[in-house]
Amino acid sequence: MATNRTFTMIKPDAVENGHIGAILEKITASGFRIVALKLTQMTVADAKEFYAVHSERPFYGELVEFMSRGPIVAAILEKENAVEDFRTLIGATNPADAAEGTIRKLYATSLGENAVHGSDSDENAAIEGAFHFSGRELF
Ligand code: RTP
Ligand code: MG
Repeated sequence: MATNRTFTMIKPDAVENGHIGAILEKITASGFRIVALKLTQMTVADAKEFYAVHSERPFYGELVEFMSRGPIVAAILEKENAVEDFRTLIGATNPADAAEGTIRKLYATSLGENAVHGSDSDENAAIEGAFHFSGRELF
């Protein structure tokens, strides 16, 4: 499998709870190389656009409010099989269903506030990375 990239955010709950360092350590210890990294905050409009695919879902308003309420850490990560391996590392959407040792099992507090985002396809990883980073910010 060729080396490729995924996009992640450490969500506002995990930033508020002081887990930035521990989560980045787990990501790099799991073999992901950091290509781009920043502390930033999404506006309500940013969050609506980023999660537009969920606009018809009942949790959309709550999700937009949550994701824009405070800073996040955005990052682009590189590894063989990056998208799938990162989804395995973060665990199930609901931390109650997440496997032992996964980031969501360790650091998420609820289904809505689940500590981290991971892109679900190579195509979305590219779209989401470009949403947050310019070419000059990739290394
Ligand atoms: P993500 O996109 O954040 O990596 O999470 P995911 O693929 O595992 O889950 P997805 O279905 O894409 O949902 C996006 C985010 O919406 C929130 N959510 N809330 N209250 C609810 O029923 C509910 N369901 C999903 C979570 O923050 C989820 O990660
Ligand atoms: Mg998703």
